[in-house]
Amino acid sequence: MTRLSLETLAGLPGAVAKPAYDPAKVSTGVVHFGPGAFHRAHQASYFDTVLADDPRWGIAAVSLRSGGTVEALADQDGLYTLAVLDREPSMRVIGAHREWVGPGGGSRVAALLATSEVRIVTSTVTEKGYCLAGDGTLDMNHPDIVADLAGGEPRSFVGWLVQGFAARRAAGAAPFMVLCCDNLSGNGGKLRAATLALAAERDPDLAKWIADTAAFPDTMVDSITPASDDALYAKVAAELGVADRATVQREAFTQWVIGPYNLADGPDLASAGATLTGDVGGYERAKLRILNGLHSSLAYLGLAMGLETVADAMGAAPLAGFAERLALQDIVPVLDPVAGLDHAAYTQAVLTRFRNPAIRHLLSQIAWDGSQKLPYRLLDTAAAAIQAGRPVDRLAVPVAAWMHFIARRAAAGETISDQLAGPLAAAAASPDQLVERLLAFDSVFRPEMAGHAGFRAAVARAAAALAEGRVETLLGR
Ligand code: CS2
Repeated sequence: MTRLSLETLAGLPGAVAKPAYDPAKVSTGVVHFGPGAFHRAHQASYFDTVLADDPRWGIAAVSLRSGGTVEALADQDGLYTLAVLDREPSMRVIGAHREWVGPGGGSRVAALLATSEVRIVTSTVTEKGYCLAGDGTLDMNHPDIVADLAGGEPRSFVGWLVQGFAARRAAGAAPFMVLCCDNLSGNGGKLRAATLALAAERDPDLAKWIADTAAFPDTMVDSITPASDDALYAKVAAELGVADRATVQREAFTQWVIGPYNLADGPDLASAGATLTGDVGGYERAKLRILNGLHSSLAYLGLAMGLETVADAMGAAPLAGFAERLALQDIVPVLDPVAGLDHAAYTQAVLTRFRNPAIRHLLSQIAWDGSQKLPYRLLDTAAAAIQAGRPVDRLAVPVAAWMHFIARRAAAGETISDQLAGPLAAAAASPDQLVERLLAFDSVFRPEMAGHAGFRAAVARAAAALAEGRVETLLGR
């Protein structure tokens, strides 16, 4: 089957939206690290809109660890289809990627970061891609950071930022702005601190220059984007009449909240639908604790019930009811108010998005990287509840379900997608000490939480019920 390309673009069906600009006339103004499905479905769609009026914001996609996406983009002149699967489905060809750099392309990345036309560096390298320790600071013992400190081509994303800034400073050029687009609380601030920490090891003056001149605004990113699968490839091929191996799928809802920054003559992201605000934190906490907190809860409890997708989990009334109570009675009450954001209404909107029948969002995908995700998705809420003297029984249930998930996968010898997979599987080897051993992971559970008797007991009770296959008894809470 013919592939999507600049050549086949004009011949696509009229119902398929095409770039409102000539991709060949676009220059690269953004370098993106980690061009996975979420990036292609989210940030790239905003820049694609900006390009209709301003051709300076093409994206160079950098993927130095895996070549699959870069090869697919290369075969399709950087084009791919954004399939919106929702009450009003649509297909749109995104043309924003004007360059793609795969494994072995380090020298090209160095050149791009040194180029003054590149004004913005964005990233979606997943929570673990920033080499942060449990307290959110740069982990100087992380193998990639140790390698970066030894010199040579950077291994870590933070290492590439430091190298790029050093080249800019040496050339007397302005720094690029950095937009972290991963689910991390205070993501811009954490990435800035990590970059300064690594730069200071290399050259304290460079660190000072970055601190004084470069912007790392916090962002909140949101759009439910399941992994691309064969059903999607077939659907897009049927609708477009050409094959597209880089296509992505998402819901209609998309949100990008960006903190204050000062980039003279930058891209008009607000005109593309982004929200620029001084209170990213409020939006971010609502999203990470309500949406992502419920996602992880549905993932571990749904998998324990033998369910497969988020929509399935929402179709199981006891589980959907549990999720709603968890949000309204445990998460929302310990969230600070945010001007213009009604947390209860936001919760209902999130639950409606989860029920979207057109999206097959696998619980097993959400279950990845629990040791990275639980702290900001569930444990920050539990810590706030403990501080406020509120009960933690319901909050303890998804935490125990994560432990149960680890124990079951370890016992079955199945892969645990987590950077702590080895130690987690070892800790889960003795079921009678499961809770004890997993609570001892101080990169996941802060000491005051692991040491809190009420929390420990609540997790142990829920874990016992799960081990006995009594998940339904937990959902009535
Ligand atoms: C999901 C997120 O896989 C997961 O962990 O919870 O990818 C979620 O779909 C997005 O954050 C929604 O914006």
